[in-house]
Amino acid sequence: MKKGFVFDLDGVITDTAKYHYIAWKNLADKIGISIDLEFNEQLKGISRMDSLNRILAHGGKENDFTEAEKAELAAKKNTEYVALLQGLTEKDLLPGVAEFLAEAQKLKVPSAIASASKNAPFILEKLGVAADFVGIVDPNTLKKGKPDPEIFIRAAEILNIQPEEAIGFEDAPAGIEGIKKAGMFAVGVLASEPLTGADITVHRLDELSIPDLLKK
Ligand code: B16
Ligand code: MG
Repeated sequence: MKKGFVFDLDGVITDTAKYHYIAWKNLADKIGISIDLEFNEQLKGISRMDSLNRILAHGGKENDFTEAEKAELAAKKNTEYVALLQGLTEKDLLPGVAEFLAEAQKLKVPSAIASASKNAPFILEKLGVAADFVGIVDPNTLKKGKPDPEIFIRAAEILNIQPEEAIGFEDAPAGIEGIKKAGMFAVGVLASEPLTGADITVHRLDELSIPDLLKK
């Protein structure tokens, strides 16, 4: 019997990938690197600095910047990204999320957030769903990013359950890999590419019956 839910944020609760893309594209343009939507798929679920490193490698500029300059570039991208987030409201929840979270609350199934985003607390407040989560793993405290299972194991600790008792929701292959390595049941959500490692895949969370899911 499963006892709790662990949610990725971007791509599962809301679609902030489009704002990440605008901010990264503007930054990449300024340093003479061209990225497109197809390349952006590789950045999903990947930390801010890892995303920058992938963009630099994509443009053959991986050795052109010092660590301090890279930190400045990442900060610049984040300033633009946060400005784009200001207009978020509950209307930006992905379809079925509000219904699923309300049902989980009714059935007293606790949820936690396992997102690579350092902006997760702000985004959840803007979406009006912060109170639906027992806690958020702080990505600043992690040794390794997804696909390492660390973030998911920490989310299970927040829920006070074993990883095997948790169900993880992810939209990115790196996230599904991390969930499975943590020993959780993996639900793949809204995948734009096949999430081969997921135990099940859905297009919207309210396709799922929580009582049935807890029996997995
Ligand atoms: P930030 P998730 C991830 O969120 C995004 O998918 C990824 O594109 C982003 O680089 C990462 O968060 C870090 O975000 O710059 O806000 O700290 O999918 O793990 O919820
Ligand atoms: Mg995601």
